[in-house]
Amino acid sequence: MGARVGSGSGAVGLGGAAGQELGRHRPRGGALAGATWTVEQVRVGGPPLGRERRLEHGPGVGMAIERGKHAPDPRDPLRGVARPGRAVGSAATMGRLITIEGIDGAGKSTLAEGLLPAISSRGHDVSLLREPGGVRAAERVRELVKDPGMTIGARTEALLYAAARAQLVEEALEPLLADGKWVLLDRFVDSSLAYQGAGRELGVEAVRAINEFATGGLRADRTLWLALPPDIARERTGGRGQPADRLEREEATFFERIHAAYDALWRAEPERVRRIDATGAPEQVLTASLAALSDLL
Ligand code: ATM
Repeated sequence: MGARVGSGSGAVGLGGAAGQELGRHRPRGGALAGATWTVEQVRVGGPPLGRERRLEHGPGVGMAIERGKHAPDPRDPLRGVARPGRAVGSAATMGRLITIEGIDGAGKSTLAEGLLPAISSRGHDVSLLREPGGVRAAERVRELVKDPGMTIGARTEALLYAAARAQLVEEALEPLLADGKWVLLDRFVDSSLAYQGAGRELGVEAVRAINEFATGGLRADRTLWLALPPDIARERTGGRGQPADRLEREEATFFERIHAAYDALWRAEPERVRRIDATGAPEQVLTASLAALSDLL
């Protein structure tokens, strides 16, 4: 067994063969993809330069790089000072963040259970985490936001999800990814964009902005959207025989807006977001999901 993050927090870890080779990193995405530098440490996934709090609390000593910003900025009060940053592995051992999205009843948990051993068997050390949750403080937020007896306004709700996410990123995601681990995450920022941005009608861009702040810009390497018409999802969750939580009590139009938002997110970013037909059997969903991850595996 590999890493277990946030004990008592719903995290599951499976061991793999991910070693770590410090000193070489191939940044992902955009203009920097494909290039190789010899540096001590750089950030993974987020904006190339360290965030302020990392300058105080980040582990280790390193440097951050960004094309066109390699030379020390004479106005930078910290120039010449070693900057704590994130240790990362080589391209071969770099961590990956895979998120699973969809409305309740789409089969996220079943898919995650199937993906875990499949990813692990390919030699990756993979942990399963969920949102909201995954670490203690975020699990407490989860109890709060799901409680049907709680009065929570739309903005409060968006901020609570973002707060839980910020803690998960700092306490679990960043350390795991920096250590070359894979993380399978049941919901991430797209959930907030769909549920709070569209479902609650706060606006996708407004919700995106608070989440940029919460995550420091951390992005999923791949997102599996389990696409299921809301009426089928409702039939499935109704059959579970469990009392509906605060969000599940919402009316059909709420979930239709969420479904439409996921669809728009997929169309806007088809490379990252992969649409998986969730109407089929679990084995079909797993096969389609593995195909959607094949270039990363
Ligand atoms: P799960 O039931 O999938 O674990 O998610 C918890 C609920 O929180 C889920 N409710 N329903 N229906 C979706 C909702 N949620 C949001 O509204 N925004 C978010 O950012 C996240 C992560 C979850």
